[in-house]
Amino acid sequence: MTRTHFRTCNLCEAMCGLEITLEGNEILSIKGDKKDPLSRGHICPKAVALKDIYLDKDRLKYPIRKTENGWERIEWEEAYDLVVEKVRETQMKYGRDSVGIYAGNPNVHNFGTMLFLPNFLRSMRTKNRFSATSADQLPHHVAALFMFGHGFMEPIADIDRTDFLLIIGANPLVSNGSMMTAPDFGRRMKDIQKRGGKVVVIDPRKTETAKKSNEHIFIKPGQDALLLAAMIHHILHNDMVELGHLKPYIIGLDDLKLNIKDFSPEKVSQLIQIESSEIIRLAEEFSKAKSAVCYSRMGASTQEFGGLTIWFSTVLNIITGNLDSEGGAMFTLPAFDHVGFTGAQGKTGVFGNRKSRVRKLPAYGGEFPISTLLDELNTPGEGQIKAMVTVAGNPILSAPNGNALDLAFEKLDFMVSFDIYLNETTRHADVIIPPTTGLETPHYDLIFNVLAIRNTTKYSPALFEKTEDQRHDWQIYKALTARFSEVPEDESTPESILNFALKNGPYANKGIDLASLQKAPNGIDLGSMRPKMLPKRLFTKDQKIHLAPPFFINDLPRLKAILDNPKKDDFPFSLIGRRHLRSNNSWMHNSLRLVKGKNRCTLLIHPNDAEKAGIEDQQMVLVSSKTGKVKIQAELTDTIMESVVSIPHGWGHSKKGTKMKIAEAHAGVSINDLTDANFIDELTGNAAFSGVPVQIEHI
Ligand SMILES: Nc1nc2c(c(=O)[nH]1)N[C@H]1C(S)=C(S)[C@@H](COP(=O)(O)OP(=O)(O)OC[C@H]3O[C@@H](n4cnc5c(=O)[nH]c(N)nc54)[C@H](O)[C@@H]3O)O[C@H]1N2
Ligand SMILES: Nc1nc2c(c(=O)[nH]1)N[C@H]1C(S)=C(S)[C@@H](COP(=O)(O)OP(=O)(O)OC[C@H]3O[C@@H](n4cnc5c(=O)[nH]c(N)nc54)[C@H](O)[C@@H]3O)O[C@H]1N2
Ligand code: SF4
Ligand SMILES: [Mo]
Repeated sequence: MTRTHFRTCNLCEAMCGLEITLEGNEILSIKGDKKDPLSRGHICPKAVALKDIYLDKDRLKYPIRKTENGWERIEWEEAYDLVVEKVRETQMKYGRDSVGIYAGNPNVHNFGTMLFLPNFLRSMRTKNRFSATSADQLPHHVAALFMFGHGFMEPIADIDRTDFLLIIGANPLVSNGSMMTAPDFGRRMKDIQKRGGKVVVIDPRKTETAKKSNEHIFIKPGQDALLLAAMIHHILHNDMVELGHLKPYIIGLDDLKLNIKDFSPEKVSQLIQIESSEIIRLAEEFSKAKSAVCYSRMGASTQEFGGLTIWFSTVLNIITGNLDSEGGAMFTLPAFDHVGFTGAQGKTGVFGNRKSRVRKLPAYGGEFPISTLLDELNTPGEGQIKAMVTVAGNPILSAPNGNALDLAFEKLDFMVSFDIYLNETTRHADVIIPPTTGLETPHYDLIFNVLAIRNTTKYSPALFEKTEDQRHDWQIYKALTARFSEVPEDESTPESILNFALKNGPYANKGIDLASLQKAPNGIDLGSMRPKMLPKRLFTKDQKIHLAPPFFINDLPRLKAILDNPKKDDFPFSLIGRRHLRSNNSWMHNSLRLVKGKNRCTLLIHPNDAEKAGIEDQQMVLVSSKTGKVKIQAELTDTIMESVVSIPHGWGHSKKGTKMKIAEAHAGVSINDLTDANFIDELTGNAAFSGVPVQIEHI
């Protein structure tokens, strides 16, 4: 007898609905759930790999400890005791902050973790916390915090209704959206075009998204802030400002106008190699469209001017009357209203209250920038990190200068990793504690409903019961919190908290609670994003929208400096990354169906550049930066700008002592052996991955 199970995919931000057919416990198929109100049947090839992860013989299911004779299984209680003992021992010897924490991306995709991990991390009472946020979307949080008063008040592109979508540094056709949960982006983009709208992509590479757009404009890495400043300059200096219903609540327009004066289209045009008439045309088309939205992402935030670029994107939306209105940048109202709850408690996010010990970089939300983890590990003195805790993260491959981190982790007194694999990072651990994952876990998306292009709500029970030997993430973190804080565990479960939040959430009056979700396995549609969420949902003290926070204005001289004195690097090429549909950051390369076929870890280089360097297609080349060197196969393509090259991130599975056989056989190299921990957005502290200066030699 076959049966069907419906759930939400937890792998990327798109929250696709899955329809899984089983016979007994054998998965026969994983398809898109046509009845899911958000994804409408869309899935990508990674969804099927959920089965591979579930069945993966390399996946860890119980705690293991490193011994002289290799890794040995230990009991759960023994593992917990060991962690508490070693963390305390380190803290007694070197002080509280001698324990460093790094939390990675899959945490955010996990319901139990989101609810129970924060208390566990706090219970260790160290200030040395890091996460993938500062290798990713930190500038978005900082902009939301300074402009709207809450770090999670993220304006989301209303792509289902917009007439003009300006995409800067994102490739949603492959990533399925980020800080914009948009499954089936391809069809949604086509729909914009079908209704007479336009999609424009600004990117140093003619990406999969750019190819399907109406217009693609090449830009050199790191120059988006100049382009946006010039567009904003044109709008401000030609009386084109339109504030719409938000007019009474917007402050800072004069400040903005005054400070943007140096960035006219004429002035920036030469440096960014886009004609001033083109910049003006773009600004006018954007302003005049019935509705328009500027959507900036990874390529825009992980660069030298990440903070300014994300701020400018929001400014552009605001001054053209496209904030908080249909087809523009809007705000979600999820059933588990994270922003509403935390906002009401005044927990809106804090930036810069603390500075890191060595480089004095600002903390956001209690976390220091990942780019300075290396300094905190390597610089002696009080507060030096001597023990590490990693939770669902692989910084050896995902953080800048991964090779140096690899060496630093080797010297730690103690390390524990909460992870499902023995990989490049966790091989340094003394203990690895693996929670259940994917199909073994219930799912409710706490975070990506806050960032979704449509309000929907859905709870998925676990498909497979965990075995007696396994533990759910929340059980692990709860047990450890109790030990560290010496307070007994309470009765709460992820479901009890979810039910409470739903019953006290914005749709409680519509009967939305856990029981109602359990009766609706395909999910419940709560409608499009609503206009006029502001000013009610502003969290700034004065209840105003801050168009020109001094924080950003004060960073403009840094941008002006590159306009006046363009940088001249010793290295001729500018390195950027890329994503592929069949990869998910660094950790899904142990699924054969995802890695088989043509090698994807290649260096994209323009044929003209290749010719000058005497490089042929598929030839091995040596790429060097200030940080390191990698040998990689060249792939000639005119889809990349001249003098720009691209390497995908998340590869480099050739380190000794890992246990991911398929990944090892498809190792590739790590772009983060080239990226530079000192190359950051100085304003926010975010890592700058785009525009790393490199040189290429044929070998
Ligand atoms: N050069 C460059 N670097 C980048 C990027 C880039 O574009 N270019 N992208 C950046 C971005 S956007 C991000 S988000 C980061 C990601 O950075 P990380 O989060 O550090 O890296 P991941 O590859 O996502 O690693 C996830 C880890 O979690 C483990 N894991 C998977 N599922 C589970 C689970 O259910 N529970 C637990 N406990 N562990 C699990 C995996 O085995 C793996 O070790 O990388 C960043 N680094
Ligand atoms: N298939 C797949 N999907 C994923 C992931 C994955 O690894 N694989 N990772 C998930 C995660 S953690 C995230 S954060 C999201 C990210 O999702 P996206 O933001 O869509 O990320 P990317 O696909 O890396 O796209 C970044 C784009 O920026 C361009 N770019 C680089 N530098 C610059 C620059 O200086 N200026 C401009 N204008 N463009 C630039 C690159 O060429 C690239 O096309 O994807 C998520 N979805
Ligand atoms: S796009 Fe993302 S959420 Fe959708 S099926 Fe693929 S991995 Fe899962
Ligand atoms: Mo990310």
